[in-house]
This record gives sequence, structure tokens and C-alpha cells, in this order.
Amino acid sequence: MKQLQNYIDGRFVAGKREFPDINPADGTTIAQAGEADGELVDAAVEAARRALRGEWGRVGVLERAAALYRVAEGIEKRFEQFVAAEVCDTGKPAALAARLDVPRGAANFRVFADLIKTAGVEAFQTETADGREALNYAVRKPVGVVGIITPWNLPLLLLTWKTAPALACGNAVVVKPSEETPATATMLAEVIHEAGIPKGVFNLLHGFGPGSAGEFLTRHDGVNAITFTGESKTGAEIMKACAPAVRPVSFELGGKNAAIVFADCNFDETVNGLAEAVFMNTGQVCLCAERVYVERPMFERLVDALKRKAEGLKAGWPMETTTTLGPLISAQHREKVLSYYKVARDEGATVVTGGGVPVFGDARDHGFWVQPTIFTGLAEAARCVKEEIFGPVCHVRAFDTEEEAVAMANDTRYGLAASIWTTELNRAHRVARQMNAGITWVNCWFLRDLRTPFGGVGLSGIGREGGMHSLNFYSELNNVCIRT
Ligand code: NAD
Ligand code: 6OH
Repeated sequence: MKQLQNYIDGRFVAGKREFPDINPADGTTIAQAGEADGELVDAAVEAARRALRGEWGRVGVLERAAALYRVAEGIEKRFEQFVAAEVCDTGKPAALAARLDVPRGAANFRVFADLIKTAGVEAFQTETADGREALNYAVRKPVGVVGIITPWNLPLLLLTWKTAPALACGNAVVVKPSEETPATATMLAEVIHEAGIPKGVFNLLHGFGPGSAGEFLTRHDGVNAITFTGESKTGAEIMKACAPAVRPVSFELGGKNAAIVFADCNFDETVNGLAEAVFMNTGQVCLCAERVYVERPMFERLVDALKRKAEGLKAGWPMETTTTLGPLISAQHREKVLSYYKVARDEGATVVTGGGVPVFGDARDHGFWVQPTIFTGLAEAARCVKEEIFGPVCHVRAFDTEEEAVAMANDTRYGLAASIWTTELNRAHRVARQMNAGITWVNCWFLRDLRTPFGGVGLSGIGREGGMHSLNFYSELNNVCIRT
């Protein structure tokens, strides 16, 4: 059986205990990963600190950017292997991994290499009361050792989204991918090794959260900042762990995202876009729309079209090209999603389609599949309208006025991403500006320009990453003020 090891100080290191890496399509164990204990976490952080004091601490921006380019190329050289590993770990359709996860893994390195080369700093000429002047300019320095903790839904995409800018800014990193998806992180360590990045600059720890590598990393005195993507309640725990040392955090957390569909929308494009927004990656994207609000005259037609989309998804073996829907990540996550399917029925929902578990009559019956599901008829206060489910499911509700739609969309403790579907330009601008969210898409969803601010409000996170926002989190600015 394949062994997935930690990567510390330029060497692959086994863990003292192993845990299984399971393929969610059929429940089989595909590899064993070595869990990092406290000692290995110490070793990784110490290696990172040494790297900062050594060669990496003296490497200039151009050389760092060149190293990031080599990593991007290394990912592309092993493109098919990355796709296969991501597919085995997550069960997502290979077509999706090949279109989204793996290309973004490479793009993240290129974008931040380009950005760090072109990023300027602030400068101000200051007039002083005595008629003289001062010149202020900011110097960008690495934060130090950055701890990076990521989830299982877009494993390579999210790990590289944080690793690339952290390295671009000259930091050393200790990364802890999700215990559900250790494979592509291990391959990334191999690519980074081959790219000739000095030892200790990138360290990889496998393991869990509480009482394991994740928690140890967040509590470690040698770590200068933590960047985390995952559940809001995990974010709260990490904040507590970081509080005593006032370690800065950047959080991209959960969502309960709304889509607002106006009757003047381009119907076909909207239905296609919504089908992606609700069902992509089996609904396991933090940006997925779990609440769809439709202007009343279009309600029946849209529910019917979305139902046909859901029923047209092909839950197949992930490597088959015709497959468009994968399983959920784990048995435990399926239990959670199915418990919400039950709660919705108990709360009085109408089940438009789905609501259960598909039966295949083959090994997929040992995997963690659920049917794509659409509910209507729930009150806005219902748990399934308020809580993040993170599955292929949405609730659709009719609205009568723009004000009502905006109020319902904003009535959430989360605030990550909204989407608005309309052909009326003024309305698009007016409604977009009112969204209480970090990201608002109009007539599209998950259309990404990596230079834009990315993050959420409320329970959806703290801070923004993307473009200069990432560079600012992963660096410290030292303002130099010179009397002239
Ligand atoms: P999770 O919070 O359970 O786990 C994420 C990571 O944190 C894993 O690596 C886990 O081992 C680690 N972890 C767990 N407890 C920890 C602790 N106490 N200390 C340190 N590390 C700990 O999240 P998940 O189930 O892997 O991912 C799904 C969630 O992530 C959803 O809520 C989803 O909305 C969110 N998400 C958000 C974004 C975003 O950009 N906003 C992106 C992807 C996923
Ligand atoms: C969450 O599941 C998706 C996050 C996406 C990004 O962080 C990104 O940069 O596109």
C-alpha cells in the first residue's frame, strides 16, 4: 500500500502512527498517511525557522519568483498524476479536477510570482510644520513562519492558494492539509523538492485537527501567522489557540450563499450557472449557492429546469469522462448531509427531487454518495435555510420585490458569496452593492481573477486573500520615515 509521508527539512519522514486515505467513490483504502506528532511538528517549525535564517532569507524577489515558476511547471509536468491523485482522494469527476483544481494549482504559483515582481510599496512625501519635508516609504518583509491549514474540498487549489503567496513574500511555511486528502499535498512536496527550493522552506505535516498536527501547529510559539480555510467553528478554535501569542490569522470559512434570480434573466444561462453553483463538486465548495431566491413569475419554470439539471447529473465512476457528479468526501460527511435532508422534511419541505442515497448495484454502494436534492416550501427560519449543509442541495423560494430578495439574501450570519441573475444593468449594480458578502457575482459564479479580493464577512471569515491582499497578509510592512 502507498505510504504518504511528511516532508520536513527537505526530507520525507514517516509518522509514528498511520491513518487511512479513503477513496470516497467506493470506500476503499488507497494509501496510508503518517500522522505527525508533536515532535515532528516541532521539527518542521524549527526547520522553517532555520531556513529563514539561511539561504532563503537572502534570496531576492526575482529568484523567488523563478522558483515559483519552476513549481508551476513541475505541477504541469505531472498534470495527469495530480488529477488522478485528487480524484482518488475526493471522488470528484476527473474532468473537474482537470479543468479546475490542477490548473489552479499551477496558476496560483504563476500569479503570485508575477505579482511579487511587480508589487510596489506605498510612499508619501510629508510636509512638516517647520516647512521641511519627510519621505515615508514602506519596506516589505516576510512575516516569518506561516502555518497553513486547509480543507478537503479543493485540496491542491486551496493549499497552493496560500502557499504560493507565502513563499513569494519570502516566508517559510508549514502546511497541514486535510486528513481526508493527503495525496496531492505530498506530490506538491515532491515538486517543490525537485524545484530546488531550499530545505526547510516548505514543510508538510499530515494529521488531524484537535490533539494532532493541526492544533499543535496553531499553538506553536515558532509560528508567526496562521492562514486557514475550513469550517467557521474550526476557525473559532484556531483563533483561541492563536490568541495568547496574538498570532495574526487569515480565515476563509463557511458560507450559506444566496443566488437571486430576477424574471428578466437570460433563462438558459441562469439555469446552467445555477446548476454549477448548486451542484459543482457535489456542492462541496464554500461558494456554492444553497439558497436560491426566484422572482415569482419565473419560480415554477426555474424550479422545473433546475430539477431537470439535477436529474441529468451523472453519478459515475470519477475517472469516466461522462461523469458529472461525484460522492461526498466521507461517511461522516454523508451522515451530516443526510441528517439535513431529514431535518428539511421534518421542517415541512417539499422534496422537488432527490433526498436520498442512490443505489448502483456495484462497488459504489460502499462509497459516500447522495442524490442531488432540491427543496422548496421551507420557512426562512428553517435550519436548512440557515445552516451550511455543504452538499448537492439547495432550497428555492419565490420573492415578489427586489427589497424582499435583498433582505432574505442578507439574513444570514455568513457572508461569503452571492450571485445575481438579471439582464437589467442598473438593477445588477444596485443589488450587488447591497449584498452583505465578500464576493458578488452577476450572471456568473466562481469566475475568478486571482488578483481580486477573496474572503467573507461575518461567520465566513476574517480578512481577504487574493492579489495584493495576499501579499499584505504574508508580509510585514516596515514604514521608514526620513526627515529630508
Ligand atoms: P474543517 O474545519 O473541519 O477542517 C479544515 C482543516 O482544519 C483540516 O485540515 C483539519 O484537520 C483542520 N482542523 C480541524 N480542527 C482543527 C483545530 N482545532 N486546530 C487546527 N486545525 C484543525 O473543514 P473541512 O470539513 O475540511 O472543510 C469544509 C468546510 O470548509 C466548510 O465549512 C466550507 O465552507 C469551508 N471552506 C471554506 C472556504 C472558503 O474559502 N471560505 C473554502 C473551502 C472550504
Ligand atoms: C471554497 O471552497 C473555494 C475557495 C476558492 C478559492 O479560494 C479561490 O481562490 O478560488
